[in-house]
Amino acid sequence: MEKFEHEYNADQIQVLEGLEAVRKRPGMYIGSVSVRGLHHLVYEIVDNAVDEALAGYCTEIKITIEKGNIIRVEDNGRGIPVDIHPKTKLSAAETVYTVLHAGGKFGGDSGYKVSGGLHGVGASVVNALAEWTEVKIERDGGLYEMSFERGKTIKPLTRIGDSDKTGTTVRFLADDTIFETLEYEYEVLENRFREMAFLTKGLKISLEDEREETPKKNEFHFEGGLISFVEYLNNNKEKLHPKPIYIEKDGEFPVEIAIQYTSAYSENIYTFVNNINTIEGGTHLEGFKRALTKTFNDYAKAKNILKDKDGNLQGDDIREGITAVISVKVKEPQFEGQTKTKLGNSEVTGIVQAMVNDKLSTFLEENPNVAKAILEKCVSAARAREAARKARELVRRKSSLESTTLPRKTCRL
Ligand code: 28F
Repeated sequence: MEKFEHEYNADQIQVLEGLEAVRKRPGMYIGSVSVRGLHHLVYEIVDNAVDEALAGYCTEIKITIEKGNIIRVEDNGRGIPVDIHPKTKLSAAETVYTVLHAGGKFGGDSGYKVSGGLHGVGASVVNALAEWTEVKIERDGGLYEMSFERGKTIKPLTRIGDSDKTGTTVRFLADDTIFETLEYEYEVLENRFREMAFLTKGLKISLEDEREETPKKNEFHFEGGLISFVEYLNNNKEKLHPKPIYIEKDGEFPVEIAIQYTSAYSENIYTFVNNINTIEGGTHLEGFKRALTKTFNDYAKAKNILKDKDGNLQGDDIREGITAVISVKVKEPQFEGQTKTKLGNSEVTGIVQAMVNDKLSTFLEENPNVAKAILEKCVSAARAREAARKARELVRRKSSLESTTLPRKTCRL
């Protein structure tokens, strides 16, 4: 009877099958194996560190692109738990990195799983798609390490020394038999981490590129959160009011909104769910738009800025020149749309609508000069729209009159 190399128990077989499924169809888990999919690997690992920040235990995340396109991500959170799970005989750390979808550490109702563009497939997918992955954990006075190759455990979690710090460090090299390229694009990562820092007020995120002789480094740290985000977006535009309007609500569906009008004619509203940029909008945007229109019309009527004979201000009039960032946290987000970046949860519409109606109307009452500056712009937008409508009507009426009367000279046969 030949000696089996290695006895696999049921759980280990399930792990191997899971990782095999990921390696067979990586696009199912990270969208593509192009450079976009490569960047998703980094976002997945960073998202776990951001979750630790959202939970209140991590204040700094460092991302380094080392020579050879090796990625290193370090956080100063609690460190992934190292205790052995009685059922799986695996540590939580090894579970997070080998069991698909096990990383949902906040899957329950104890917090919000921030998830990357592909909505939090977790660290185990990164592990499966990496030639090798190395995890260092500092917690409970010890320094622990584990490593994998293409998702397979090479070095189980081992205590290798002492440490008086806490945190998690992950290094990995993406598998070049899977990805079209291993070449990370610094600017793409820089933009995403700047956005994450705006969305996670107070969190320090740094990105360093050691691939060239002269390393590149950027650090993002915004105590102002969404207010800083709107100020950044309105950087060299003429503002209609000095400080962005900021309204927020805690509770089961936390909502944060920052608004600042400029003299531009464009409408720039950016919406996020669990830090995912919902470029296709959705129910949070719908609720915001409805409440914005109602609140400004009610205020204009109450202050007699709009006479009863004037029609209501339209949504477009009110959104001309607006820059706004809406960030909501939803435990079980439903994503719809072509690229799964449209929020579908219907309950969110009413939640955002009620919160904006309540808090924006209070803000306008308490800041009449800001209200006046914005409404002057809305009213002039409405007048311009009305004038354009009348002009169009005139042209149409004129051209239809001309076409019904005979030309002065009959056409020569
Ligand atoms: C560089 C990437 O992944 N940081 C992480 C934590 C902290 C905890 C945790 C992570 C699985 C199911 C619990 C610690 N102490 N950085 C990271 N930091 N995961 S990932 O828990 C995951 C376990 O539930 C943590 C107490 N609770 C949670």
